[in-house]
Amino acid sequence: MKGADLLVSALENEGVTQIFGVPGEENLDVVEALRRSSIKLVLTRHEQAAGFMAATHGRLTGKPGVCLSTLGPGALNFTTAAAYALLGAMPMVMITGQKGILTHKQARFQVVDTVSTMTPLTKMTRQIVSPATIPSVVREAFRVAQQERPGPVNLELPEDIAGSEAPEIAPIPRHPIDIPVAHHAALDRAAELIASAKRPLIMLGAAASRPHLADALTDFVRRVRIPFFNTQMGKGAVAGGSGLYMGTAALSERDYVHDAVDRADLIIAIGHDTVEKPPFLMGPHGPTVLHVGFLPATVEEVFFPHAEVVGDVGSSLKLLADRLEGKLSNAGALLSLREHILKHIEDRATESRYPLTPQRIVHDVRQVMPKDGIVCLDNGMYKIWFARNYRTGVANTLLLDNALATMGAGLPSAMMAAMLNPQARVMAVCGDGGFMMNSQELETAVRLRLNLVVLILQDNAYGMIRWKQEVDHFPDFGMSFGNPDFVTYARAYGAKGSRVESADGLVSALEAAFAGGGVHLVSVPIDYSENMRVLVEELRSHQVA
Ligand SMILES: Cc1ncc(C[n+]2csc(CCOP(=O)(O)OP(=O)(O)O)c2C)c(N)n1
Ligand SMILES: [Mg+2]
Repeated sequence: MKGADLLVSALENEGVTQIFGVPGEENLDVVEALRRSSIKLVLTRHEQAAGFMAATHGRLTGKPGVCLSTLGPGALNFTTAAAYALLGAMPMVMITGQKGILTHKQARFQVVDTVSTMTPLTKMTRQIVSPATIPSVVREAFRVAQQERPGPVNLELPEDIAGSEAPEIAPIPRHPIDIPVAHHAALDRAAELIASAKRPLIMLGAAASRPHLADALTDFVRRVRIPFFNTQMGKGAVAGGSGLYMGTAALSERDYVHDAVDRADLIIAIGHDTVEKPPFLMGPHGPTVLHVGFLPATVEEVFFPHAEVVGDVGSSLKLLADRLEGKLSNAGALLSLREHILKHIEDRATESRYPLTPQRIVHDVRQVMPKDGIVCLDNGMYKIWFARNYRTGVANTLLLDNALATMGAGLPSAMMAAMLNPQARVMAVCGDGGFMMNSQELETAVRLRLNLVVLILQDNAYGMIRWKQEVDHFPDFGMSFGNPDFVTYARAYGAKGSRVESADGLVSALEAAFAGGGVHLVSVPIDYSENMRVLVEELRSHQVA
């Protein structure tokens, strides 16, 4: 038995069934151990995509996704994915190679200090220095990656440690861990605050979207009957149909949802993670804010809660609802604003303009996606429109990154969602800029025989930055590019491709793409003049009455 075999049996012990990555010669013992294991090696065409896939596995299942790379250049290609998982709180284990550490037969060829590089990008980074430590190091890696706040861990396995004779050591068994529930004094204090509020409002943040929390959150909202809004990454955390949804804070202020936020005298912020672009800005005269989280709040210039309920969120909320249910006469005070807010958001959603407006695209995508369909966004201007306008009824059915907000993750995250949910409709929505950052993974998606629709919003530009340039009164400069013919491009990968050529053509193109199965790319031209009209001019003149 070699070090690599110990590593792979430790991964099997963790329940790992697949590893994403690009091997190098330093990983060959690990690759051989994988070949003889129950774990599937899924090759990608760039390590960044493997990292985004592993992180998304963690995000959607709560169990760390695993990715593999060689030393130096391969490991460095994981850095953006590490940051994506770190900021986005996604459990992931990255296994990277290294030259031998006992002798230096190739001097410093390809050697980069990956441990130092990864340290600020991970919760834990370790170089494995002896085979005997592998079972405990792997167990610790998975525990650290998975614990609140979840995130990435990097294990560097040098070539000679992987290849050296290892003692037969049994993997360390796993056991369930239940984390503490909030102290009764904190719950009493919080209940008192909520009971005395005149206009309470719940906000669901990124940590509210942890898998398995949806039922507890839905119960809480239904029992206390306080209306709620969410941050971009908190979208869908409460099951649809409650009649209490007030909107999504895609902007930090002055959007229609802020009509409710600005009037609230108490905001119950559940699972807010300040990595997100602020959903509202606290100042000297704002509402009282109660933080409910797995961990204490982080205090920022724009977020400094006045009280905290810290502990397992689901169980703590149940105890809070036990104290409050049926006793809140002001629970629905802000509900009268709901209709007005949602009506504004739906404005022009069916307008027949070509190129299509962002509102129309969001509307049409919602039409073809069943309730449990999953839309995965890349990063660009349309993210604001989807966050604001796309209604979700099921947790984690609109996956977006409002933390690192990196371009290039849309396609890989959708591929992972499609692998985990083979029965569901899954769609990647990408700008023409972000799509091209990892478009090579179309080959991976075709090879894996995924059912996946990739919708490309074509404006031949880095539209989001072009918009900000205009808002800040800079001349239009340096943001436009050309594109390949996306239909031909898709076909070259063995995928299917189609182009939307009229305002009413999007729904039928998407329906046909899903019906046909396989990987299907649909390109649609987008009219971004709505950005200025709505997000600047209309909202500037929209005054809180
Ligand atoms: C890796 C990375 N590079 C640059 C940026 C800055 N950035 C944010 S949005 C954007 C433009 C995105 O263009 P595209 O994908 O075409 O979407 P659009 O806004 O045009 O719809 C850029 C360059 C980023 N977020 N991530
Ligand atoms: Mg673009």
